[in-house]
Amino acid sequence: MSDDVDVPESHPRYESLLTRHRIEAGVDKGITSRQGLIAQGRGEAYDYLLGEETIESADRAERAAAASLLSAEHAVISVNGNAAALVPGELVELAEVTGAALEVNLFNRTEERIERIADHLREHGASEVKGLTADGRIPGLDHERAKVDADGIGDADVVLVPLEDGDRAEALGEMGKTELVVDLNPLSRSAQVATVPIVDNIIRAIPNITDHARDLADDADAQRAVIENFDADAALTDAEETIRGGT
Ligand code: PTJ
Repeated sequence: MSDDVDVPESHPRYESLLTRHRIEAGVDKGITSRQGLIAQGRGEAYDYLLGEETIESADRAERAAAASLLSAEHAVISVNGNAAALVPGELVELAEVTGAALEVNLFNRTEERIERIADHLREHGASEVKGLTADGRIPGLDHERAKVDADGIGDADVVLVPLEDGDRAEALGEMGKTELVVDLNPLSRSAQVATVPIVDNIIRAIPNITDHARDLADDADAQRAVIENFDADAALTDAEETIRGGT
């Protein structure tokens, strides 16, 4: 993704500053909500405590996420305003490698922002983007936050939800879906209810899931073994211990 801002690569917090500018640019373009700025700040604090790196347990979760996407009947990658601003091309690539669909699904839903995000994903190479039909509902949520495409998230058996709100993550789980959650806070409700909680920055997590997917493609036995051996509680405990105890 091109960034207009000029951050010197020598700056010790180069990656973090670049990430912030992407979110700012997302708000300016009408892709990211203003609440997305607050969410990013919260995420940064956890990332700092994690050492701004993919810890081993997160790498295992990313491999399990890749295996789940590959072995799904119908996998969908949910895209919100923060994910679209930070990793649009990487999400398109992950969808291509795993055969998953892309669906724009927003917490603070407006038709205008959905269309802008869908355009943004198409500019980054997406051929089809779901989310505008909104003819399905997630039970147990109020009207606007419940809207999904019936033939998208509504029908999916596996859903990747980066930076999801806890309520919706819980409601999706109650629909019996395998939920893959990217969230830097291991104590967030989204991470706690996930089938596969990925405690890592979305900037690192998505390309790493794609790498694992390339490695696991065409090997159904390996995919099954990775899923069976993954322990969500252990991943959450490990991330929390890393944050509390330092790396
Ligand atoms: O675009 P919308 O309308 O769908 O809104 C998206 C946000 C993210 C604003 C909305 O879902 C929201 O308010 O989320 P929360 O409740 O603030 O939760 C966001 C979670 O994502 C927090 O637990 C953060 O720690 C985490 N987070 C923030 N930035 C990152 C992150 N996790 C991984 N990578 C990040 N870069």
